[in-house]
Amino acid sequence: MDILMAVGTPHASRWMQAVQCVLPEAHVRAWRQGDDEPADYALVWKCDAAALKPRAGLKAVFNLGAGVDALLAMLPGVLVEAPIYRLEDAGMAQQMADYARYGVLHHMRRFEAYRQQAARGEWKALDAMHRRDMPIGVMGLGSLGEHVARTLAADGFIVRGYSRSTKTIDGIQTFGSPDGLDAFLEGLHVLVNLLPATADTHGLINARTLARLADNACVINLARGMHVHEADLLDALDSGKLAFAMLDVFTHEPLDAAHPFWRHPRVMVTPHISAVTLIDDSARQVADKIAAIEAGRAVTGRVDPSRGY
Ligand code: OXD
Repeated sequence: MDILMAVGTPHASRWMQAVQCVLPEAHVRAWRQGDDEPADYALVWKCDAAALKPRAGLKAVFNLGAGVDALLAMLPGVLVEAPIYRLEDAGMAQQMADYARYGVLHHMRRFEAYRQQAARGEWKALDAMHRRDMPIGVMGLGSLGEHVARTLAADGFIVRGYSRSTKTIDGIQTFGSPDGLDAFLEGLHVLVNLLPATADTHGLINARTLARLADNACVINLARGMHVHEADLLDALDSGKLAFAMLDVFTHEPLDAAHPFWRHPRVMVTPHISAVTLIDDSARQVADKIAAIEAGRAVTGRVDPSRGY
């Protein structure tokens, strides 16, 4: 079996080793410019579009990250014909849930305000917030979003979920796009974004949608920078509508050194680390999916390019 690896990050050789380890019989090669030789499977992440050209024998392409937006953006030029699969969870869901839970607790226990008070040497107890008074909304209920929503609900929070078509999840009030958006947002104290990046979700977090949240709300963005209208978010922070934003993803990454998010007193910036891809777990998942394809069994996680995820 021929496996083509096209990984445009410094972890390329770690990926090669991990894939060779879980598929010891396979011939694993790194893609190089001009390589249009046959391959059974292509494993790609942040790759050159030329690696995605149709090639003889290709049975599937695996995207080695959570979001498929960058891969799908390259497709119109290259028209890869094989089915595309995304990573499903592979250790990312728990990391996302940890990040979201940290942000929610940071907000609920008013740690940002206490940090600022401490910097001034000010000893003052602020009013406490309680779970029952602070509904949380999770936008995007794919495998990561659903896990985050379930984790927060299991922590005793009142959780709402929003997705393209209305899902049923025990203990979570769910809403479908687009008609349910306003009811979903109404009075939320925390908005956690885990939407896929599509034309429909572009700029969805904007002045209009932020206005529906409770006053002093918090936004946690774990999905893509393109979901957020940055100027509207800054206005909402400056006007006090938002008390806090915890942002892991940005329209342009790395975030420009002069960007106001860096120094905003109510923004916490992290460098796209909310869920780091676990290479060994992910390689194992890809190997299991390859085994299923080879055996003619059904495989989950197939990307629908027309939906954008
Ligand atoms: C992503 C990832 O898709 O880091 O953002 O996996």
